[in-house]
Amino acid sequence: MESKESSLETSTPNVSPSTAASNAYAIGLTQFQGFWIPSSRVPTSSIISFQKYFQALDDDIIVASKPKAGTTWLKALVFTIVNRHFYTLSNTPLNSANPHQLIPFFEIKLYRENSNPDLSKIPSPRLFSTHLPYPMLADSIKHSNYRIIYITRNPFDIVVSLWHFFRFMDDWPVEDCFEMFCRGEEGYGPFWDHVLGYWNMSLEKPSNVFFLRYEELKEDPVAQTKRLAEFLGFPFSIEEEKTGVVNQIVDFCSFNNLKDLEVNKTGKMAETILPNNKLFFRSGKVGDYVNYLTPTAVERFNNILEEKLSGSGLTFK
Ligand code: PAP
Repeated sequence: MESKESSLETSTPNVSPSTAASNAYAIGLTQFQGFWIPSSRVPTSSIISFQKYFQALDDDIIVASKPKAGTTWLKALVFTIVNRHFYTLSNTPLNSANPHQLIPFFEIKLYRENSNPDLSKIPSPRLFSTHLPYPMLADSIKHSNYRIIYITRNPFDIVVSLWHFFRFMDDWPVEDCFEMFCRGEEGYGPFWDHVLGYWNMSLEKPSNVFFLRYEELKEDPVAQTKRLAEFLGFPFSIEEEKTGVVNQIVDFCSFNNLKDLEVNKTGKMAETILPNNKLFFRSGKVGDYVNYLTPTAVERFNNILEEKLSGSGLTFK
């Protein structure tokens, strides 16, 4: 497997290393198929294997996002909605596993550990996730009746969340993280290309791609959870709504509840370099960026975004 992966990698022409700032996060970035991949943690060979070998099924569900957009939260919601007839909230595996362990990443977990994993025994509907941009998804997904839920977030909160997250490796300045974002030179970036890929697909194929904002989910989690369940093909019955099932799921998946579960306080996922799962639960707020980024910096990135998103109909508050 090792030699196959490296030969795949070396035969790929469009790979070049980052010239970005010299912090631990930036050092591992590689330009690959038009995006910046954190290749020290996500070898490009695992992406190639995913693209080559993954066989989508029509009822597959894929959670897609850029890092720090609300992936962990969305995974908890999706897992709970889809499995609510198998598990109660007191015996759901989410009580003892981090959401990332229950909805594995293609590129970070499945195809990194094995270039062609056997996914045929996973019960239907299979739940997967990815940080990869839409153009990098396996063709078999695009040719299936796929369901993708894409979550995004205002990029300023993403910058701040990302900066905090990687401080366990390196106490780098928040300005460095922000500069990388402005250049588009950050993990799975540029931000605008990532978000536009899924945004455009959600307009073109609304029954296949559900586009969700972290801020919308924060503002009205009950309404968004109902929309999500409808899209996934697991709508709540009138009886469930009446008996408060939606509210219970929302409360269970809330920041305050998940962060206090032992697995998320002291647990650690063996397959990651992260010191603990606590890192996935920092403050869970909207607009925290005002405490870290200057108004001038915000205006500068807003100008870049306006230009990059112009004509798309996509806006961020
Ligand atoms: P990942 O890409 O590494 O998985 P992701 O889950 O997308 O990270 O984003 C983490 C952010 O979501 C953190 O934001 P913050 O740094 O601004 O606090 C984290 O706190 C937040 N988060 C995690 N779980 C929840 C939740 N249940 N509700 C709201 N926000 C959450």
